[in-house]
Amino acid sequence: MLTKKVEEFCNRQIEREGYSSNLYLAMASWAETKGMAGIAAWLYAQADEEKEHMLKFIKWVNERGGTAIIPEFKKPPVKYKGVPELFAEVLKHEQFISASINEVLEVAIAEKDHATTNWIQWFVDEQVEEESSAQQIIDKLNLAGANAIYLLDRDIMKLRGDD
Ligand code: OFO
Repeated sequence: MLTKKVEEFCNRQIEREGYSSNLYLAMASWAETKGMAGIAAWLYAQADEEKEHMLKFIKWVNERGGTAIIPEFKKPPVKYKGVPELFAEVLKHEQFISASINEVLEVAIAEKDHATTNWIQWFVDEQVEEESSAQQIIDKLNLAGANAIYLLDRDIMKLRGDD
């Protein structure tokens, strides 16, 4: 059984994972309209993963005797300055999500909720991977300079295949 506090933080995370999914959908759609099919595909796949994360939280809250709340989501930005700025934003967002997951974990520990403490470990590991894959793309962009975007767009699908 979840305590009220753990339930509240898990519900906050439902909103954040759902927003992440929408944010990456918005970014994917922007990239697609700019002719960057590879980057769009990467972002669409990220959006799917974030939706899965949201579902994991929904199911966890309901299974543990709480009530998952499906919230309203704020509208993500429609336009992005460019590809480097977009990926910088992805990394910043993932760092925010990592901090948010850590807060859920800290609340679960404080509330002596061992089940949630154990369960959420998967997300802690997942965030390490997500921050690192955003960082890898930023590193590639920095390395290759101005011609990087075309090459990166072709390369990025392979990068997901390495997951
Ligand atoms: Fe990448 O955010 Fe979910 O956990």
